[in-house]
Amino acid sequence: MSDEEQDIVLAELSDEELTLQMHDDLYDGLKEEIEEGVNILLGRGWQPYDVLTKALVEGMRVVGIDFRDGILFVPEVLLAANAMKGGMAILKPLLAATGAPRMGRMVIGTVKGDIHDIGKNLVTMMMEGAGFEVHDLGINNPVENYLEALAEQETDILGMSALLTTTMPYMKVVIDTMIEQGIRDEYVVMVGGAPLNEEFAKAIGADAYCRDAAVAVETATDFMTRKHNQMSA
Ligand code: B1M
Repeated sequence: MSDEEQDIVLAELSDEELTLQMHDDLYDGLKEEIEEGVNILLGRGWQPYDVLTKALVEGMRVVGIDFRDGILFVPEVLLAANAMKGGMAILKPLLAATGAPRMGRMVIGTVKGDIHDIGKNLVTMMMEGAGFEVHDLGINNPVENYLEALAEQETDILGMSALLTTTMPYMKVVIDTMIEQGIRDEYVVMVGGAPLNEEFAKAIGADAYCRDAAVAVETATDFMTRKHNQMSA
C-alpha cells in the first residue's frame, strides 16, 4: 500500500469522494475498506439501495470494463468480487427488512457452465426485500436442478441468470424441457444477465428480460398483481 493510500481516512471524505474511493477500493479488492465505506454511507443516512447501486454496482462496472480490456485478470476480479460480496452482506438484511407483504415464490439460479453469482445474489436480495420468498439454487445449474426446485413447492416464478454468451443458450434448454414436460405455462420465466437482451429473451420463449435487479422486482410484482387479479375476477 502506498503512503498516499495509507493516509486516506474514509470517514473524512465527502459522499462523492467516498463513493469514488470505494470504486477504487473495489477495483483493488479491498474488502475491509468496502465494508467500512458501506457502513459510513449508511451512517450518513444513505438508502441501502443507493449504496448498492452507486458505490458497489458502479464500481463493479469499471472492473468489468478493465477485465474485458485485459487490464485486470481473473485473480484480481475474484478479489473485487469478494470485496463486493462483503459490502452486499451488510446491505442484505437492510434490503430484506422492508416488511413488505408476501408476494409469491421464486426459484432462481445461474445456468449450467456459469459460475457468476453476484448479479443473481443481488436479484435475490432485492426480491426478498420486496416480499418474495426466494429459493436460490446457486451457480452452474443443470435443467434437473430447476425442475426439482419448481416441483418442491408451489412456485410462481422461475428466474435464470447467465453472464456468458456461451452459457446463455442453456436458458432455452431449460425452457424447452419445461415445454416438453407440459409445465411451461405454470410459471413466469424471467431471465437476466449482462449479455442478454429483450430479443434474446423473446427468442428463447421467456416471459421477461430483466435488465437489472430493480426491473426484476418490478416485473415480478407486476406479474403477481395480474395473477391475483385474474384469480379474484
Ligand atoms: Co467473468 N466474465 N468470467 N468473472 N465477469 C464477464 C461476464 C465478462 C463480460 C467480462 C468481460 O470480458 N468484460 C466476460 C464474458 C464475455 C462474454 O461471454 N461475452 C467474462 C468472462 C470471459 C469470464 C471467464 C470465461 C474468464 C476466464 O476464465 N478467462 C470466466 C468464466 C467462468 C464461468 O462462469 N465458467 C469468468 C470468471 C469470473 C470470476 C470468477 C473471476 C468473477 C465472478 C465472481 C462471482 O460472480 N462470484 C467474474 C466477474 C466478477 C465478471 C464481471 C467483471 C462482473 C460480473 C458482475 O458481478 N457484475 C463481468 C463483467 C461484466 O458483467 N461487465 C464478467 C455486477 C453485477 C451486479 O451485474 O451480473 O450483470 P450482473 O447482474 C445484474 C443484471 O445483469 C441483472 O441484474 C443484476 C443486478 O442488477 N441480472 C438478472 C443478472 N442475473 C439476473 C437474473 C434475473 C434477473 C436479472 O433473473 C430473473
